[in-house]
Amino acid sequence: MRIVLATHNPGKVPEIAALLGEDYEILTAGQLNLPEPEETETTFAGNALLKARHAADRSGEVALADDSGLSVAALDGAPGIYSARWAGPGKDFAVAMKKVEARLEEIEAADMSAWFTSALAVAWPDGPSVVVEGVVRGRLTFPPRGDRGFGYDPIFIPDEAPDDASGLTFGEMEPAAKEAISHRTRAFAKLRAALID
Ligand code: ITT
Repeated sequence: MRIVLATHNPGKVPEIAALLGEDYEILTAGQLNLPEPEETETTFAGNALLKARHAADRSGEVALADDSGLSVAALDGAPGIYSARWAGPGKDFAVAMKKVEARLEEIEAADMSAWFTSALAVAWPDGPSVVVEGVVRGRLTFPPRGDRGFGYDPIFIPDEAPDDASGLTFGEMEPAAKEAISHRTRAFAKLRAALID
């Protein structure tokens, strides 16, 4: 089956491709020259639906979108849906991670707890759509550690991890260790249950 991945974020593509497995022929929004829609909704689910619908209507194919982000408890859930925007037009996540650290220093935060959310939406052209969410909880560490993954991975230590990855940031883990527990994997399990099982 063919599916359009409605993302312009190259970090998400291998993670979603691994979750889909080999039964799917993946086309990316970039390969199809689909424009990047403005994320005007106020929730992860709303923005995931908006991106999936936008890609399905323009491509005529089934589309899968991910809207995700890092929420920090001491910052009242920020950056949340603004996680990509905190990196600025240059999409520089070293800058975004520094911004998180600076905000926490400003308020002398003691609580480093944080969570990632992934909303996954599937939309059919001229048809229905479905959206689900997955969450992984953990804590932040500074300075950033590791150069795997993408985005905020180098400052996030999940609460639960496979034994050999315990205490590592997502940026330090093997991709398979992140995949075992990630917000995206948890959302995908719900999607599979909703659509296939
Ligand atoms: P698309 O909308 O084109 O998919 P985007 O990067 O703009 O790309 P989002 O609006 O969903 O996507 O922004 C999510 C941001 O949250 C993303 O850019 C990362 O910085 C961060 N993020 C999401 N999932 C993450 C993960 O697994 N690891 C690290 N950072 C993540």
